Amino acid sequence: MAEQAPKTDNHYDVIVVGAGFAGMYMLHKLRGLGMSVKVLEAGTGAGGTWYWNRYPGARVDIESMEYGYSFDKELEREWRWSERFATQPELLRYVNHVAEKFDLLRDMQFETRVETAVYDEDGQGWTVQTDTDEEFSARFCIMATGCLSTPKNIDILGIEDFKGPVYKTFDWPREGVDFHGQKVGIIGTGSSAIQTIPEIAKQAAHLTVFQRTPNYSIPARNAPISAEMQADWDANRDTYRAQARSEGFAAITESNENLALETSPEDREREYERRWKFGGLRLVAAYADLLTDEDAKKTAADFVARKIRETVTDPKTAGILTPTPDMYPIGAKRICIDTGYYETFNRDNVSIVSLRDAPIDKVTENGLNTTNEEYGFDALVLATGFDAMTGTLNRMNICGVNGAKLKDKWADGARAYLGLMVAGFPNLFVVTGPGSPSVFTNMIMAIEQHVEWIADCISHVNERQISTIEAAEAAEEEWVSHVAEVASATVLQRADSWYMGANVPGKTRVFMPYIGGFPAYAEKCNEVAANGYEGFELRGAAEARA
Ligand code: NA7
Repeated sequence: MAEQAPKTDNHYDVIVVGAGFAGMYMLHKLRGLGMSVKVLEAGTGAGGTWYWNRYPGARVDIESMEYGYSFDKELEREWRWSERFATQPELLRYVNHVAEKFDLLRDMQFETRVETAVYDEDGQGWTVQTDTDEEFSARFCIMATGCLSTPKNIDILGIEDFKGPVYKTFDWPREGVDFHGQKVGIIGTGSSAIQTIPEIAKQAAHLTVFQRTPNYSIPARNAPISAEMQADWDANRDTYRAQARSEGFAAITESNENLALETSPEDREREYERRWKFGGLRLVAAYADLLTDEDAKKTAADFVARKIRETVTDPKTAGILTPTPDMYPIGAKRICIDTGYYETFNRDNVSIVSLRDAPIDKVTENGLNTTNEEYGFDALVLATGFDAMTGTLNRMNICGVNGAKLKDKWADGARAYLGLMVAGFPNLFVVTGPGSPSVFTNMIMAIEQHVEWIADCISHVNERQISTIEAAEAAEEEWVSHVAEVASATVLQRADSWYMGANVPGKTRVFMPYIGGFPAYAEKCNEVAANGYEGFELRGAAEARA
């Protein structure tokens, strides 16, 4: 077939890559500035994370009330979440409601994956090319590509030999899967697996869970949103939103300055118990030293370990499921929030295999072999995680000034000023990029803060007839050092987590999110803007960098 010449008539003020929560709000904001915008999205619909992750049991791990957008009062008032932790189908209904309310779809193009983004040599902006053989150009390019949107490569030998179906949590069949009567194997015990295992176990004849590293999981205590809770939120929403923004995680976690190590064991136990009963993230925010001190963390880890032993009746299984502080400090891998996870291991049709002593040798035609045993199953589920925070951008061919590739620049770890812009890549913004709080917070709050900052920045640039804005090398360097310094004051780097890039073989180990807390970060961004975009280089048309 003859190669089709790319179309060249697609010029916009802004190209937004990705139609998840970030891309949707970005489009809405930019339209408000009177700009022409095109959103390009690989999926067939909007929703990002909630479009792709359709596995049974998929839920948000932040309270729904806090997870919805806060930028529009009417939207907040009219939308009613049905459960404390919304399911993926409900989240997707919300996405579609927002898309319809703000008439977003007309500027979105689906089934279009951006493969290349190149900064134009004449300094006029960006040209992107897609897998549909189209070319789009724009003054600004905004990567709203998500933090957990590219699965890590499957690093398990023999997957292609398995003769049954292989399902991936991050790309689940839209029509769903019926596991009734089937023997199922699942690899992984991260957040996705912890959500889906109880659901698959309800159907499967037998479910074998292959676990390399146990995770700490806390019950969500999910429940329908009661009339009282709804009325309370209706009456106090602004206060609650402000409270969330004032906390490190940008979520209401009752964080405080108390120290676990200065609290008596009885009081500490009572506090952990209260938070465990409440459900969700609050347990890990009980004491300020839970972020920084290993002995403090051990008190919380011991508490959760005891809960696991109380819940799981078989002591050997409980032992396999319990992380120990020598593996990694609690919270250094993202805490999971579950519904009936540990209880599922009391079922007769569920078993767990620890891969710590006997790793997977290879997947076979009918199951898998560890180094000391063979296991058979009809279907395999992979819940093996993502090339987090940089994977999607590194896989795109992004070329800045003088053709320099982002991937090369980031070979030894991501570098971005405030996680928003990268030196050498003018007019390219990243929503919730590495070096911003992003995955260490309620993502919606992080997204809104970034989208609003970017929109203000573009507006500033436009009003002053500035052609390009770019992170200055020195400011970027200083910020990257600050991000590392803050992380090193904690014990979070002690885990082989995806925060560190350590889940992907060969990826440089660098702690990627900024963990100085949402309020301090937002204040820094505001200060930078108020000081005329300090640390950024703003250039007029005559001086634009080609
Ligand atoms: P995670 O949290 O990265 O979990 C992936 C799991 O898969 C984890 O238990 C891994 O074990 C396991 N894994 C990965 N590769 C292998 C191989 N090769 N062999 C055995 N086990 C393996 O991803 P999730 O999708 O669950 O969650 C990601 C985030 O999405 C989550 O934190 C929420 O924010 C939403 P390991 O721990 O590496 O030993």
